[in-house]
Amino acid sequence: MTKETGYGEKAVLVVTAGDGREETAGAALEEVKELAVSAGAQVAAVLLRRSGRPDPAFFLGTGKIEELRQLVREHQADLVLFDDELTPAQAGNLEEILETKIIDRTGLILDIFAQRAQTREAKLQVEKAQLEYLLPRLSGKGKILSRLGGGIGTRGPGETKLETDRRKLRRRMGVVNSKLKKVRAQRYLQRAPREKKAWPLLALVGYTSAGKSTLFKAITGTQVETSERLFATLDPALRRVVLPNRQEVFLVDTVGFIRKLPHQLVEAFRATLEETSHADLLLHVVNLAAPNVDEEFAAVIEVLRQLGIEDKPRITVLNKKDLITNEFTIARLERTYPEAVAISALTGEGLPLLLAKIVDLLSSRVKRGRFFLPYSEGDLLALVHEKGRIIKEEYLPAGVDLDAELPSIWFNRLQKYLARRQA
Ligand SMILES: Nc1nc2c(ncn2[C@@H]2O[C@H](COP(=O)(O)OP(=O)(O)OP(=O)(O)O)[C@@H](O)[C@H]2O)c(=O)[nH]1
Ligand SMILES: [Mg+2]
Repeated sequence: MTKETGYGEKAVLVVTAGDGREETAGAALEEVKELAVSAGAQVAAVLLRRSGRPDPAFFLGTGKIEELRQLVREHQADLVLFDDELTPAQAGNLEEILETKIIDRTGLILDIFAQRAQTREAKLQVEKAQLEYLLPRLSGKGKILSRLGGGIGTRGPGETKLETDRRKLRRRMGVVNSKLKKVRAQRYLQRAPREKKAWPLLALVGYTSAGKSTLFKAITGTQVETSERLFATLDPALRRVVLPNRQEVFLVDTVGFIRKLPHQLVEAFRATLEETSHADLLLHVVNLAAPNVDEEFAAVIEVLRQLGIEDKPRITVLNKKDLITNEFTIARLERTYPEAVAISALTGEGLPLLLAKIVDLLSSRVKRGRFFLPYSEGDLLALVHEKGRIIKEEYLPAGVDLDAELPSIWFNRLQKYLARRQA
């Protein structure tokens, strides 16, 4: 397949909006347009539908289907993009009666991810998610993808074309899984030395385009890709940072989240986001200039919940302050969100404040516990002596029995050596 395939495909968008009028569609409509463009499509027309229970077989009612048919014909559209998730049956039925390619929100996001993936691991992860998504959609009627050949929804990572033969697809899934296992094992090996160092890990999380990578750059001085396109980052970068109090930490940039993030992708990226689950502190980057800040905030919290890390210590970084002239907006959000600091990753404004807050959070909050450290963990024992206060220490044949008080961030690091009997 050539590089150009898919670019300039003409799309009709179908967006669900409150009462079905353009004015109420607002930010959701803007976002799906951006997604379509990020996938390389041209938006030829938009069809709005009122929210409410979709038709089980066709998603749309008869009247809307007729409208859609006309739009497709009038604009000679190559595909119809739905901002909602369709069932395999709905997608198949629509393809059949409209005789055009149908892509839903999940398929669209997967396609964008496939185009963005750079490292071997990210490519394999995306392909796995794509194959899982495709499998139930290849049965029965949903054959049009293979009939129509290329373009959005048929592109695998890199220059590859997705397998659309069920049997071959199953086989490919096996191959991808085993390759993924190897790549991940490799990454664990590479991570081991870092874990030993026991420096706190800080993870940047947030909505796509919130400015995570820009902030990563500002803090670490590293060149990483930033872009106004959605989902610029798929392969998280990790760097060592020295904080103003000389404390050393690791900072990891991550893939951005989005409203209705396909669960296949949350699953696929669980391993990459594992960095996030090991994090001691999350920096939740929020785009102050987004038209629907609160919705984006909530969408991120929802993904954090799916990952089981919504309770981690978290700083809310209100970014793109330079774009906001209304001080009240900032003041309101600073009051609303936990540990909020307003900054501009682009101009550097507020950065010292953010760093001070990080230092503060890393050093405050002391917890006491009883630990049993085997002698092989000499580094950790030294760490407890350095960072904490020893209340009692006993050297036993297998290791050291410790009663100690530690800043919570370090305490969490030692969690697995916590003795059952708490002091
Ligand atoms: N004006 C302004 N623009 C910013 C600021 N921070 C980031 N941007 C811009 O916002 C866009 C997105 O920034 P990124 O850093 O790529 O965002 P991200 O959160 O890493 O996005 P993904 O990797 O897609 O999840 C880029 O065009 C940045 O230049 C800021 O403080 N002010
Ligand atoms: Mg990024």
